[in-house]
Amino acid sequence: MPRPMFSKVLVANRGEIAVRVIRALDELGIASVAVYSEADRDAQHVKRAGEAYLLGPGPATESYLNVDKLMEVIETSGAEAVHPGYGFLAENAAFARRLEEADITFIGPPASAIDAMGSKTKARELMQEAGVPIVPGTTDAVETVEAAGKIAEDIGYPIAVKAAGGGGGKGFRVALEPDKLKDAFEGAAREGEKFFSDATVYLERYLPDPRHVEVQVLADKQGTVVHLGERDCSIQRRHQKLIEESPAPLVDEELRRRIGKIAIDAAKAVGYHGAGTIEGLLQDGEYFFLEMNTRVQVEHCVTEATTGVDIVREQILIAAGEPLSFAQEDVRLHGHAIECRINAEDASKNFAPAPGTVAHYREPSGPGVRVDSGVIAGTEITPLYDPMVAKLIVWDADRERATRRMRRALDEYEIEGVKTLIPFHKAIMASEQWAKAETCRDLIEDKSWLKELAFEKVEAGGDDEVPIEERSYTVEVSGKRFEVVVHGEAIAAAVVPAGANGAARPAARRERKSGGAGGGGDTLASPLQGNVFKVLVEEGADVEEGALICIIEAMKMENEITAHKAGKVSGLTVKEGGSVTTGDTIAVITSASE
Ligand code: MV4
Repeated sequence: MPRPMFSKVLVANRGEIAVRVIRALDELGIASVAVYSEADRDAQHVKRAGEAYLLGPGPATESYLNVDKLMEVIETSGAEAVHPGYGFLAENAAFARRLEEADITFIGPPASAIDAMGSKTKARELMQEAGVPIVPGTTDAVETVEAAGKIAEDIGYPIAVKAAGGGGGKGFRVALEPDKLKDAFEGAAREGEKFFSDATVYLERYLPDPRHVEVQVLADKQGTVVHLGERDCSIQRRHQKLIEESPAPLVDEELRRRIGKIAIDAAKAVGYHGAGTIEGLLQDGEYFFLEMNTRVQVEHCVTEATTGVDIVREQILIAAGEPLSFAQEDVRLHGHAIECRINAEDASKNFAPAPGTVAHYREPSGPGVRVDSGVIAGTEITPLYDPMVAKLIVWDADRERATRRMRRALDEYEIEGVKTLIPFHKAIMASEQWAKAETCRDLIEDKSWLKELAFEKVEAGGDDEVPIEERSYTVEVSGKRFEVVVHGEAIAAAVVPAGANGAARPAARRERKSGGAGGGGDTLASPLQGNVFKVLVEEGADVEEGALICIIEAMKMENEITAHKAGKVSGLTVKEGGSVTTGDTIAVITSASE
């Protein structure tokens, strides 16, 4: 194999995916450059990279989304290419163009393909022209509720109203009957405006019980496109995938060939290169295109397990101009892989984000087990970013054995200090619905079933003191990061002790109140930091325990804050559009008897 043209690549991301990309770069003999925010000074991706640069303050807009600062670091470091991971700038066509202008390679598709697939109406139109089946509905934006009403009569109810700028379920509303259409239309438009600054919507027939089945493709710059089979991602909550598997339980050889061809046609229609995913709905053996994700996805690992293809390595080689080293007939699927997303969330409390400090941490291992993670003991999980802290992927000969292996690995997984979805995954893996390959939709929505998920130890603890004879420190010189080992007495404050060598920062040892909304007594305190999206009660209102008080946006999720007890609401401090930090009083709730 000729050597790839890159000698240094910058990874414009954080967390597990940044670590994943750095591993691929290491194996290719390419130097890696990490970037980080002030909140990520101790993060794993920073330690794993060849060199690292500070971008700015914690909030993503000031760090991981700060394109000007990134361009500066690219120049300073001498990186020749950028891997964007997923999220942040991964599907930002303007960023891809900016790199192109600076003669830096974007490890991803052409900006034109990002644009084409970014507008869901444009994508539907292009796919229809290419002979790719789309969910029946409109390919043009629908301007008014009145126009929607007429079109809906033709499509037939129920109707899905979706935001054109959307994707991943944002701005998705369902109207079961004609008199619900106005609400659905306005709701989808409002969400489109809020998240994508685009209020245009389109209509689809709403499929009542589909499976989410997506096909992984790889395309080189020479025009060869192959698919790596499919993944079933039907276990989702509020459009966040929780569990993925490959192959999909309901897909046989014939269907696989059919949807594989659809995916390849879709990629070719937009002149795609790199790794991409065609998402679709499978209902009664019929497959419909939903959208294309023009990036590497969180769940790419299950496909790596069943095909043996290193998708991130292929992305890098393709970007460097290498032709694919294998053809479609070389792709063979072996066995079954399952991925559980390990999110810092409390499933028993409506999947509330559970930021905090990881006190004790031990990953499962052994045959057929892979963990892609961005945390170690001492890592602080901040509410600033996505709640997914790790992924547990298992492989075995078939679905039943993979399920047993997943249950064994979940049992081995030790995380203390923060709540995670591990108890939820254990319960799903043990359920009859999962065994029957059902979508488990009723379990995920069943509040009493979720409430029963008992949590194990969550208190921080452990002794992570280290002797002071030798300590490593991290220093930033003009924003570039260096690890310095100091022998003798610890030096004073101006430097941040690195998490390496076990020298945890004081914050890592602070005990946290465990999880959920609380604060003791009458006070309802915010369990997280975020922006107040909606307030649903007024001062003086009488509420039941569990009543919805307000919705706080954090970790890219809308989090429902509910009354911790029944009583009268006073001292309501939250306002729509305002912000709260962890521990802030939201309201005081006084019981009638007090
Ligand atoms: C749909 C649908 C039914 N009909 N579109 C969109 C984004 C992705 N997260 C799921 N989406 C859906 N789009 C039409 N016309 C149902 C879903 C859906 C879903 C589909 C399969 C399995 C699980 C799902 C969970 C929520 C929504």
